[in-house]
Amino acid sequence: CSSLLNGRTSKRNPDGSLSLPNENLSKLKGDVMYHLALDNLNFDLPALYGDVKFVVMGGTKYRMREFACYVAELLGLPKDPKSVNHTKASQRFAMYKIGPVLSVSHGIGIPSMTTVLQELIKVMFYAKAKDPIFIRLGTSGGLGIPPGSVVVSSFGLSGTLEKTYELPVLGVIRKWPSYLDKRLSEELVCSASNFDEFKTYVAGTMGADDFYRGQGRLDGPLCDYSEADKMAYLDKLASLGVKNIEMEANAFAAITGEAGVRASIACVTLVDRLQGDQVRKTSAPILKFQIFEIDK
Ligand code: R2B
Ligand code: URA
Repeated sequence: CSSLLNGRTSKRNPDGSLSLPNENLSKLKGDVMYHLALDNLNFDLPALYGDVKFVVMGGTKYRMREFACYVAELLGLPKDPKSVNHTKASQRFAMYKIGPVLSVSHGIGIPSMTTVLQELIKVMFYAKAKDPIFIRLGTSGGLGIPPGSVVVSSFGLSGTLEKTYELPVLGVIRKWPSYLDKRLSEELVCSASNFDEFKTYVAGTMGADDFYRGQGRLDGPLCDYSEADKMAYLDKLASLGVKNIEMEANAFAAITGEAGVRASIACVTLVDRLQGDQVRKTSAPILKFQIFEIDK
């Protein structure tokens, strides 16, 4: 099937499995997903991952392990997913499977995240998983909203303020659109309305290539602009419909979009960047857990 879903070209087969457009894959004798320590010759990927419905990704191994345990509890699954890290052999990331949910860490920043994301898309392809949904659960800095708020991204903005993901390919800068699945975002926001400890917004998310100057911070080891420059920049981002800044959104949106995978991003905000730059321990109960107990 090749229909347009919210502006995303679907590359899925009639049964919902992915149909990747890279013909080189069919010529490989075997395909190694090196950073996940998986391949399609020595592992029966359809048996292992064919039932996956949700691939949930987030920065740290610890958070994704805790998320796996949380999902196991929700689904009433007895097995402790802590003990089975499917990518242990790679020593890079962590991946837990709890029924139809994969919980996978991706590290910091676009290059780390896109490496895992692309290998996971191939795993879903070889596994013939039906209509897999990819979700990034992350942390971010907010713009004018209280720490602890959640932002579900409608689009990812690049460091040059475009709704694109840019990558040099064969020596030439290429750009892809970076929108997320509208219906899925609406579904996430709807589920979040069950919680009243925090507010959830749908807005643009900037995917910065750096935590310090790339996010207009004044507290890095190097800084060559003023507080007024920083505030003008953050105001500009807000005027473009951006409510939070993290380090992967535009690439996550673009790659899932191009692969025909429904995807969404939900990030908690750890700091209001209009008030400051430092991510500190806070009194917000939701964040105490997030910053200093899971992410250590
Ligand atoms: C949010 O937090 C990380 C940086 O602290 C980065 O991975 C991101 O997007
Ligand atoms: N992660 C980011 O990338 N930025 C922040 O301000 C907080 C978390």
